[in-house]
Amino acid sequence: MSSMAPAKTALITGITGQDGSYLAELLLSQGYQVHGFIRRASTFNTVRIDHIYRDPHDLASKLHLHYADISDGSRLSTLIAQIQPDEIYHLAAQSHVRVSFDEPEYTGDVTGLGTTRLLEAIRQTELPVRFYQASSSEMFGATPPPQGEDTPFYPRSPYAAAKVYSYWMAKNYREAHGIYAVNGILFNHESPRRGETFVTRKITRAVARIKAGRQDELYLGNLHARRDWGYAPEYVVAMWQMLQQPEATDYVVATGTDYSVEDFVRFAFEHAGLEWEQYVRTDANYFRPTEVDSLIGDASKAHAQLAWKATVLPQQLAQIMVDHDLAQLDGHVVDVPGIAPWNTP
Ligand code: NDP
Ligand code: GDR
Repeated sequence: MSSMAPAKTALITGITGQDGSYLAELLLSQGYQVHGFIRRASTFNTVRIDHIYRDPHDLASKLHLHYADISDGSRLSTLIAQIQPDEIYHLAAQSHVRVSFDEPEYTGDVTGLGTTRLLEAIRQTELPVRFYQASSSEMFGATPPPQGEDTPFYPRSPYAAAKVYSYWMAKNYREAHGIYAVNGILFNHESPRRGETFVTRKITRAVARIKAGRQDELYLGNLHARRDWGYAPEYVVAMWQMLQQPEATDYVVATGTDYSVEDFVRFAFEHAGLEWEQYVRTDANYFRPTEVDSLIGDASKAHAQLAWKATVLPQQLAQIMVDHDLAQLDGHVVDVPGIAPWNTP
């Protein structure tokens, strides 16, 4: 952004999550005023953004947090009218696939209907907002790889069904109301800030704890599922790029690599000098009623139109995460910084 251009205002729902925290760093580094919605909890839930938070009395502060639950439509409308954002990044969701089988209705409300509440608030305020919808490779579900923008959806969980609904609502508001709404169809992306119950972080934390003698076993579910794992700080750059294009269109973001959960286990244990077979057990409770067997993304449109390409591939990703979790256990780091925001090809 040129130093002469007026600062833009962005709103991030889900700012306390993995992606929201990296995206907030990226936008702040570009001079944006960044507003984030957080939800009230009985414990602190801002650990991923504490390092960029400033006291609101500091007039130089560019990060502004507001309590807002995505299930509360009137609150969303009030805040959007107040903040008047140029860009909205809608990342908030009940994002755990396995949990969505336990809480299908809640997942539909938050991960599905929440998107409609935001789109309606935009339509009603008539602001020229650019809207990013966090769509997911889970929407492809049972459709075999490689999966690109034109691949048909076949959701295999309540989470994926809710994301398919949100995808179509974003597309419909683009076509029906002329709103600049973009679906970023992102394949799995991970980092040292990944939630502890997603498989990669569960593995790398366990590796660190086993290495430190604090854990003897790691229980996992299906080791044969195949995923396309990338590095979250690179993926938030693609989100931002999607909202800077002349026209709104949807993009797949992925590395194009193909590894199994077992491969990721091996990468992580080997990096710590451990033999995974000695520690990993399976627990039938962690299998899903319907599984997504294989996701491998075709990101050629993002390469061609955004000049975006993943540089961190799964083996290096496992190493970054294991190194972080080992250091965290030693008390040496609280977090690793995101990549330099302009590290794009
Ligand atoms: P996280 O689970 O780390 O973060 C989810 C965020 O949503 C958190 O800030 C959480 O708040 C917030 N949230 C959840 N429920 C509500 C609610 N009812 N009201 C307000 N906020 C809520 O997800 P990620 O950062 O990994 O993912 C970001 C988005 O991208 C999600 O929509 C996810 O489904 C989607 N996605 C993720 C991919 C990935 O591989 N990471 C791939 C494709 C899509 P709190 O901190 O309080 O829990
Ligand atoms: P996913 O991620 O379902 O792809 O959704 P997750 O890491 O939960 O699972 C990946 C694969 O690993 C298998 N698996 C296990 N998963 C978990 N969580 N715990 C286990 O113990 C375990 N053992 C094996 C799973 O069965 C699955 O096949 C993530 C989320 O971030 C979504 O929000 C996002 O949309 C998609 O990625 C793209």
